Amino acid sequence: MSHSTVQTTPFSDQKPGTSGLRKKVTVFQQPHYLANFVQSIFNSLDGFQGKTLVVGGDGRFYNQEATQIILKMAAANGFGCVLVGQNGLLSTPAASAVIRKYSAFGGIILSASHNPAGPDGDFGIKYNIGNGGPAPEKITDAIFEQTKKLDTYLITDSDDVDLSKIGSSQIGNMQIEVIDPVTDYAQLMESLFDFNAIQTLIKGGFRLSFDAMHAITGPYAKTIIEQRLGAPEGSVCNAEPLSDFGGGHPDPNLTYAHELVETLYGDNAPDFGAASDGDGDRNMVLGRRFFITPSDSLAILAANATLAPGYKEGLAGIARSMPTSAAVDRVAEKLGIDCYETPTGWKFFGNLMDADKVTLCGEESFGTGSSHIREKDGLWAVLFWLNIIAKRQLSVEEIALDHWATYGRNFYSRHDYEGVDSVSAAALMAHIKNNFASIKGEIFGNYQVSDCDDFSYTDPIDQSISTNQGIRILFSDGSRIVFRLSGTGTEGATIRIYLESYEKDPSKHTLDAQEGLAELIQIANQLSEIEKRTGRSEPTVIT
Ligand code: G16
Repeated sequence: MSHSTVQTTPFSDQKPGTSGLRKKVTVFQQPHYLANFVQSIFNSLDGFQGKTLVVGGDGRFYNQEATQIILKMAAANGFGCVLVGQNGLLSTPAASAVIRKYSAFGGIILSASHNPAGPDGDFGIKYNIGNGGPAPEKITDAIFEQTKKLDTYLITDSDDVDLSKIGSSQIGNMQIEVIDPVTDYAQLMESLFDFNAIQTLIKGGFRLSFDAMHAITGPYAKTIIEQRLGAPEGSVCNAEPLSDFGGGHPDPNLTYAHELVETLYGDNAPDFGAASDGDGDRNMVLGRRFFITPSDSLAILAANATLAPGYKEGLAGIARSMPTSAAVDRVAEKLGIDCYETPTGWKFFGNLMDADKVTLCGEESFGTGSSHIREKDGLWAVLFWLNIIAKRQLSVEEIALDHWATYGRNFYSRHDYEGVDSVSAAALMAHIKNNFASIKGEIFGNYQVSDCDDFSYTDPIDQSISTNQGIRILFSDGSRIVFRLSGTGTEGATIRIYLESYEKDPSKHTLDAQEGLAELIQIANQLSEIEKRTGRSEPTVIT
């Protein structure tokens, strides 16, 4: 099979963000744009000749076209085999599972996660390494360096591959295996959780609603929750993946998953509700009229982990991203295990898991996961919760209240200001940093600032250093305000303000988080001058 060496010129905007390269579809559709990035990935890797690559995506608009380009480029660059999900589909956690199960060299995942899809929406691409996890910064930096100097890429002159049928084919010397996207993942879930206990729970009348938000988890949830666990048909809603996600915004939070929230807060609400995101790695868990913050979810899963067969031996350790609440730290302390604080981005957990330092990881951004793969995993978290409920025979609310009674409650909220002018956002961050010296020691109402810094992290395994990972204002009672600019948006800047305070008194545990955090919210707004600097009087999203 012949291949072409195509002349190209570099694009200046291909720096990977928190999770790969995310841009508008129209940007990716520019001639050579995707191919340049793919070739830059390949150029930054060594030793993949004859090896296996996994390819799949969340099914959003441009997924199919991009998959065909990647297959032809993988063949021209010398990969021996590509495992690709049927119709180019693989959820992010399933891709991670497949990379690990088949000892692939790495994988390319096509997704812009929860960002809207369709011809005017977003597209994304990221590279995962052989452990199944997102490429660490040294690789993403190397990819970026390649993008800046790339002048040619390789692609075979072949027809498109039929991705609709499971089976084998060839492009030149490269084998292509079109695989069922669900099978390997479903088997892995069955090995971790007590499916019999969950089946019995559901048979006993426990009702649940899973909102796949017209994104990738539909087929996974139908197979696992309805077919294997026996939930009645319709328990999984919006189950058909659509290339524009039905015009929605598949971000499982209280704002964008409002349909599910209305169901769980409505009359005759089910016992349990959950949603996942565009590519299946995020999750939101709800009880009847009860919201579990992702930070609490991580803490509760950690405290109850041994109830699930996959974790019955206990946890090696736990990791959370810096802005995630310290609720899980209290669980780790009680269990006598280490708790690591990393920068935002799942890629920072990989080294810790590979070194067996941690079993569970989590982020406030609706991400929880474990060392079963190297990505966060939406459906896994849902099954973990169902396993715990089945074993403890308590409602979601009862489990949370019991947890807070034992450990105290970390009130937590994140305020996002999306689509802010990038220059104003950078100036806001600089303003807070410039005031560090005067803020330190200052008293704001009931709070005194004990310290402030810009978080940096030294990886305990490879000693790599990541700086400028978020501004922390730390108060003497352990409360915190964190300011960060998102690394995943595609339009302007998103300012994230993370707020946390600790409450030991159970009589105050049922307070609404916004009420519990009211004073800190006001301090955050004052310190950042957010309204004056952005013209916004309210956040776009509160979680
Ligand atoms: C990605 C990363 C997560 C990160 C989240 C938010 O999630 O994988 O680790 O917490 O973005 O990042 P940021 O605050 O920089 O926007 P996903 O689900 O979008 O892939």
